[in-house]
Amino acid sequence: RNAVRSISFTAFHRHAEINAYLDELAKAYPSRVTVQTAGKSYENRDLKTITISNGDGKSGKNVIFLDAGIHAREWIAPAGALYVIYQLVENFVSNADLLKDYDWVILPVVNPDGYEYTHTNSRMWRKTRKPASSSCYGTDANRNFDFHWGEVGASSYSCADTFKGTTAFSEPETKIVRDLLLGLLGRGKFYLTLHSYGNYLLYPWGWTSDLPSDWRAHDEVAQAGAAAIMKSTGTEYTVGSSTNVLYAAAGGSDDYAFGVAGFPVSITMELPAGGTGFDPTIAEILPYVSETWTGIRAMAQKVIEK
Ligand code: ING
Ligand code: ZN
Repeated sequence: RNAVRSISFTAFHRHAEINAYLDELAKAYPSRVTVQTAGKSYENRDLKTITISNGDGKSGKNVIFLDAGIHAREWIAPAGALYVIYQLVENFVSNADLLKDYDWVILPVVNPDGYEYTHTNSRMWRKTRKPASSSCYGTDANRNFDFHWGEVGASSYSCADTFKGTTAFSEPETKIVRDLLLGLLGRGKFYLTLHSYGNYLLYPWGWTSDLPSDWRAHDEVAQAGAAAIMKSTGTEYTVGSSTNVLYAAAGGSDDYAFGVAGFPVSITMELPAGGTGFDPTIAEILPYVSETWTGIRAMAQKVIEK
């Protein structure tokens, strides 16, 4: 089949266009691609996952789970997820090694209400869009997961950018990620979440400066990603636990994937800055997402070879 290519890497696409691309892939490649609506955002947008396999018909394979767009303004992150989808589906032959024993499940926009709001109203919005109190909107989805929830690096003030939420999993969007992760129990081998910015490969814990006992497994995977990127473009990524190399923050999706959902490797990737930080130029999108893919590919290979 011809390449579908209803998506480009010369624009930051709206949520509806992203969902349309997923649906188009499912139609064009029915033996390798499944698109499911995992649930709806507060404002009723479909959170669609794309499951990519090699079409060999084997079920119950191990899974690499990738998400992006937990934070609304980090536009390069959903673009990075789309590039991964594009590579695994439309450049399948070159990436067959990544799909032999693993399926990939990708949720390119966790927080579509916030994402759309940054396109229509306020470019620097970070949170979800559900009312958080009588005066303020939105919860920081990356402080809303139920693992040491609210203990550190999260705000109880509903107007703050790092508001932890009224309860853990107060947001429909974080509940959806929770249920997807728990649904992969035993099969989920690598959780990767794309954010921006700053060029970091972060692993647990975010809630404490202690390292998990098997931090070396995370470090090995992250270092493989950083080394591959360094080799291809010379871009330097900082590797370490999020508390130790960035800051402490509880309630993040990576801590939950590792600490509760049993993913043995769980990493937050902070893509490069552009413009003032969150707004790479159109010309920067393709170089950034292809460099990101180089790192993701290397990390996936490291996970798979284990
Ligand atoms: N950074 C992450 C944040 O949620 C992070 C960093 C990840 C902290 C995981 C703790 C745990 O603040 C961005 N840019 O969102
Ligand atoms: Zn973020």
